[in-house]
Amino acid sequence: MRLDLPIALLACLLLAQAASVAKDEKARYDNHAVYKIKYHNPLQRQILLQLTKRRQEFSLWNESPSELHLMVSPNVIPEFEKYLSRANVTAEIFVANVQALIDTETVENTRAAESFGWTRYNTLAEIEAWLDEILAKYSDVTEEFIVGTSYEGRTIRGIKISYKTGNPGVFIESNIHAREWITSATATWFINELLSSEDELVRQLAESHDWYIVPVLNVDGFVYTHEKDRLWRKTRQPVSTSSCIGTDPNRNYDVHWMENGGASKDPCAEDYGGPNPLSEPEIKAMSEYIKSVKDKVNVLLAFHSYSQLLLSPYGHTDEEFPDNYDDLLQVAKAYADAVEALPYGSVFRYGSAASVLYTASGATNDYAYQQGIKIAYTVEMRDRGTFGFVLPPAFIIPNAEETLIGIIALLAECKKLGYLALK
Ligand code: 0X9
Ligand code: ZN
Repeated sequence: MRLDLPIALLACLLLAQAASVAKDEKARYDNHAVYKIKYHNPLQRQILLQLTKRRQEFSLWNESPSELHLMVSPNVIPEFEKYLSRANVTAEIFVANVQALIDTETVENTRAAESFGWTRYNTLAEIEAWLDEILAKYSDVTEEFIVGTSYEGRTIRGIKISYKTGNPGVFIESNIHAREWITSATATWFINELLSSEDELVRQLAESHDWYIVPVLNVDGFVYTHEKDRLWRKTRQPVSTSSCIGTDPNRNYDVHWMENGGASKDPCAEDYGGPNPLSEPEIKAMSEYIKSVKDKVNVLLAFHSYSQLLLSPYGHTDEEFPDNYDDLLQVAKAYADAVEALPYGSVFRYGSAASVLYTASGATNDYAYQQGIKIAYTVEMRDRGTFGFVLPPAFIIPNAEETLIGIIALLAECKKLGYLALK
């Protein structure tokens, strides 16, 4: 079996340039295909991951110890396929044309544009207008909190829902990664359920916890995904040493920052950790906000997509595990079992981020854990590699329903294990 890259491919590695979007244009992904590639050995993994440095042609969608999801631009597809077959790599295409998927999503978003809802993805302006309505309508049990201000000057808003004093606190952070639209769609649906559902179980869930929910943390990035590039992940703050823009906000918290290769030092990389911890105003603000409420918060969930996982600390190493790791596994299992028992049958795996996924340091849930919030997960929502980040709006409600059922089970298990006592 040959594992070397074709010479032409290798030579281009050095010439790689970051993709950029001209000022008035929207990024297009015509005939960009997304491959699901199964590794046969660690060397193959290493070689294939190298390709992601050629940013104009290859973009990493997802990665785990067993497989890689790689978006490939049409000009290199023939060469890439030749390489795959010569190296005997098992690969299948799961999205043949990313632009077609984006176009369908855009049509669905505009067709159902009459009002805010969960049959389409809403813009930041729509989410904020809805939030205002909700805050006014349920003013007796809700209050707004401000996390801070983004690089581009937007206010990062959150909603606190509290039906009575003395409840344990649950924090939900959502859309830290700009392109993960399913997360804010789910967070807003969840807020709506907490406030308006008449289901007994949901009423109990809503009223026996205090909720702190930030539907869109990476506000600048989110607006950019709607207006310029659907697949943008990072913040929008320029980097002084590079022409590339943005930092991976989920690598920027001051917790084992940049340790063990858990973030990239390359400003053009999708997982760039930033010039220093908390370099991103959004993360500095969030970090301070979490600190300010940590004594009232028992559980933190950071919503992400995709791959259906519940990831607990630690992200920076798979050689050490939190003191309460057995409990973290048991609580995650409760979520996964409850979701799997639904008619949708979605399967969730769980474990520490570094052991199940990859080393990723400086993430929200690791920071929360370090601050004493002992139940803290990254929740990777649907799907597992059918539509990836461009999950059609028809899946918003099914995804949100299973998230709700998962959270009910997760909190019941937390209670059983004594994690919901007042701190
Ligand atoms: O890489 C990430 O930041 C997350 N995956 S995503 O595809 N949504 O980008 C995983 C974060 C795992 N959690 C920790 N490292 N704590
Ligand atoms: Zn993410």
